[in-house]
Amino acid sequence: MGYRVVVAGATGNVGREMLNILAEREFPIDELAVVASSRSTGDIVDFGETGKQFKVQNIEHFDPTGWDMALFAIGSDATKVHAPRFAAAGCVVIDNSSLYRMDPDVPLIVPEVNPDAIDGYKAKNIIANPNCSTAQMVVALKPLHDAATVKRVVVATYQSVSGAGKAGMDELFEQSRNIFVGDSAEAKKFTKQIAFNVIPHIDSFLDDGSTKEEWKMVVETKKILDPKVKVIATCVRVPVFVGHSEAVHVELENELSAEDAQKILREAPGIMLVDKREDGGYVTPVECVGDYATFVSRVRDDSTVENGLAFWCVSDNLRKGAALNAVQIAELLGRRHLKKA
Ligand code: 11C
Repeated sequence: MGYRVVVAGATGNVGREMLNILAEREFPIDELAVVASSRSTGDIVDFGETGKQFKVQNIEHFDPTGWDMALFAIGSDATKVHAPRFAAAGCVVIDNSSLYRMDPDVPLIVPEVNPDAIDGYKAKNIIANPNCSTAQMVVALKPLHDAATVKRVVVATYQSVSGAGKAGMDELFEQSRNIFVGDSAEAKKFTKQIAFNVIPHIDSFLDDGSTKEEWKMVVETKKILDPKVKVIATCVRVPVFVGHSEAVHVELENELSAEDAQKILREAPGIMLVDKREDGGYVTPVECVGDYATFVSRVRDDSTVENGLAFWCVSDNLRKGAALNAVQIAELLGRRHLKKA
């Protein structure tokens, strides 16, 4: 016996991956509904590689009564309208937008890091999925935190254009092609040329000079991992289609050698350590696409601070950073709270 599951936003980058991953992991589904805005109503989407296809229904007219859970990837504005409606009807919402992440009545979950926090979902019937750049970083930090207590993190991200949706991917493709044929590289989605360039700006600016993407990494890490951990982030958009990378510098409370950190990371859930200290002995974003793992490479001591470590981490931002984490939350919810015989 399985669940009655809704995927909302199934025509976007993340929604499509939600369908792929539900199919790949053979999530127990009795009935699946695929919904989106009126723009996509009537579109046909594939349920992974199962050969099954679904017609997209208009979320405005969809009655969630009797459905067990809904995986939302529809952006904050539409989420504000529909998440409370689904939740009130008894359908647990697993939301990929940023809307509810910092709500104290909504658990923000990365199953490898804070699975127990899911028990608080009943306050609103909503569970939040973190930002992609936070998700992969906390998966890598968790085992180090358990071993030696992370005090401070300095991180620089190298984020792919798929984090900005299909429009971001199209812009990188079109600009690259136009530059090759000698045409102009007009910036529409991004604030500057993204092809053959990097842009130190993701999401809107805040009063203190940081960006909202950087703020999310700070506050979400505290909520998921430990409120005592200090984080400073510089988030950068790079001309990569899929896969976010991060250079992470960590200050620990207690001593932990790079060698011991490698041993710990090798055994940690959700992590694939690829750290050969030779040409090519590390993972780059193109290699992580379609994978579930958070890849960690370049683990080394940082002798510029007491108990310092540095590492490189890479993950598929549409998967561990979004759709996979949402499906893992659905699996956790099923195991702990919505058991089916
Ligand atoms: C990006 N991290 O790469 C963003 C996308 O809060 O879920 C996801 C934004 C979010 O642009």
